[in-house]
Amino acid sequence: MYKQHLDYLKKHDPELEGYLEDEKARQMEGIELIPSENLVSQGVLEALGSVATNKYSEGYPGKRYYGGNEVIDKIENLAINRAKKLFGAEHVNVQPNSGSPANMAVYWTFLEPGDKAMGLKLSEGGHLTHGHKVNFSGKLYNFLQYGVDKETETLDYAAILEQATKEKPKLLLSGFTAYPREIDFKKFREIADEIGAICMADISHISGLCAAGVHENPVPYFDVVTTTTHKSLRGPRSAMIMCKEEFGEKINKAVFPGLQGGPHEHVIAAKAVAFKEAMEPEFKNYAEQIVKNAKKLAQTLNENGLRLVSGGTDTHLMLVDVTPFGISGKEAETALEKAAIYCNKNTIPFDTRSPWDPSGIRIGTPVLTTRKMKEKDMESVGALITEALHNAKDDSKLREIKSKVLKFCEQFPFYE
Ligand code: DSN
Repeated sequence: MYKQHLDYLKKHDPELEGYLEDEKARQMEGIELIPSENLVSQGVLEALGSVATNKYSEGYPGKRYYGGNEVIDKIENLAINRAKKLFGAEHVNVQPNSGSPANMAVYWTFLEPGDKAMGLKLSEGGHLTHGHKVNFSGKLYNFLQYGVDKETETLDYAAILEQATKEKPKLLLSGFTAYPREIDFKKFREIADEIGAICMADISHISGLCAAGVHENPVPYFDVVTTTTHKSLRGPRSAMIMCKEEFGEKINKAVFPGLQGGPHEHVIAAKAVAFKEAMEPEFKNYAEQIVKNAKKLAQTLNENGLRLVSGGTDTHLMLVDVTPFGISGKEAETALEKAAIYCNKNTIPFDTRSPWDPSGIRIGTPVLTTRKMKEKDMESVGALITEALHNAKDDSKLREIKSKVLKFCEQFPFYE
């Protein structure tokens, strides 16, 4: 069992200590289904709380703009070398503070403002930084959007090839935040080669699965791959960029001095911890179990009358159309939260409702699997979700379900 150490705060700042204890209790007492979240280890927590936070280290190992970086260089090199080994990467930059600046640094490296790029629509499983018009990516670049097939709700590679051949984007981006199926990265590479585009993936959601060999890992044969480090990879809240050696220097310059200042070396230390953990055999079992759990949960929800987008999942994540229960995604999210079950409302492909009150919810199994839940537990989780959704407007019933959730979660302690 891991521990959040707050002894000093308890004495000197009990107000904040109380909030941090409350948040820990919320995390332990509820069913966390947000697929982009996870629970980090003691090692990751310790590195995050370390004195590495005190140091300015603009630049890169061996070439800093501040003195006193001898030890920090060792920490950053450790993180870089572990990431290289874990993903088979030629070059790694571990400095991006989160996914958006990582993606921005890649666009900054390969595109000029106004250049064409191509990514999946947000409403069909992409991300804001994959070219949405309200985001810098859609404002600065001519980001064309591809979609999923209306019938199968999955990627149609022939249609992507056709669009890419017609439009000739300079960069082709694969990588998704709400797509439940295996991604054929080899197909994306072929399409990019066909049109001479830079082949980029954003594997933020599935990087833990890729590292464990449970999902195809595009890093060895893509030009550039970004990932956050806190999702299925189970590290600190941050990101990194992996690329071919030939692009390394330009990527480094885009991150610093292009976009960021001093790197967060305590977070980089925590990334090094997570990468070491992900190289251990236990992590492969963990990643395999994430997918087994997701498949079981999808099956349970399907049997209980909910519609799974694309019919199910191959990964850690599923999109559930809740409209068969006569409620919207927003109503589902609110009802589930009252029962201490956490998810996020999400559009489903070709949604007729608005993004603020869409038809679906997005759920996943990384946190539950970190808590050592197995397939049989997914049947219980599926039953609790279904019961809450059937009683979405009945607060007293939702309170009853919450008591059942608290009792269920007691079986899976993680932070004491
Ligand atoms: N916000 C993340 C997610 O929840 O998928 C993506 O950046």
